[in-house]
Amino acid sequence: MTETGKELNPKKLLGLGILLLAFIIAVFAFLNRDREGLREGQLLIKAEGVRLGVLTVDDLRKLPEVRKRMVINSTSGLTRHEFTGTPLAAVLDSVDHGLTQKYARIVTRGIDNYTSGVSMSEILRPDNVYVVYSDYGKPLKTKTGGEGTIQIVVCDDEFGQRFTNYLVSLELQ
Ligand SMILES: Nc1nc2c(c(=O)[nH]1)N[C@H]1C(S)=C(S)[C@@H](COP(=O)(O)O)O[C@H]1N2
Ligand SMILES: [Mo]
Repeated sequence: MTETGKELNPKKLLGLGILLLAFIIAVFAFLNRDREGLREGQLLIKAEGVRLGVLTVDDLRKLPEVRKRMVINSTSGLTRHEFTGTPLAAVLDSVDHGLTQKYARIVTRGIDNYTSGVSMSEILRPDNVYVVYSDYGKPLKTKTGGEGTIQIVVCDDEFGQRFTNYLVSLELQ
């Protein structure tokens, strides 16, 4: 009787419970870890599970620069922008000239795992899909309020749902 009483000691049970919870949290952290090392301000371009390149904001700045004035009718109401960026097609060409011919669509992903898609025909349409890195000449704010994130702008989407904010990867399919 005393033995069983000792084994079911509430303190011991509590200790075991805490250990178990810590273990479960560790397992989830491990499962959710970012296998690709994605970071805001860097854009990973991949296809068929292979990394084709990583472009930083500085790399993007070296590509042909386009300024786009636009009004977006998004969740925060009407917002005015004067984005600086480069056409997505030019970004792809800078990695490999064949990409725009070889693939049909691109899945865009933000640091928050928001994903959206654009077809290659939309990307190849002039003045339509841009990779932007500044607004009114200032670096775009990261999800945590820091400086220097990247965003996708799709000009024929006036509501902005398909704009991927905090862009970190492009997967060609
Ligand atoms: N990374 C990321 N991009 C995103 C979203 C999101 O949740 N995460 N929401 C989309 C949706 S549904 C809308 S309406 C717009 C909202 O843009 P805003 O947050 O700049 O107002 O962003 C789009 N891009
Ligand atoms: Mo939205």
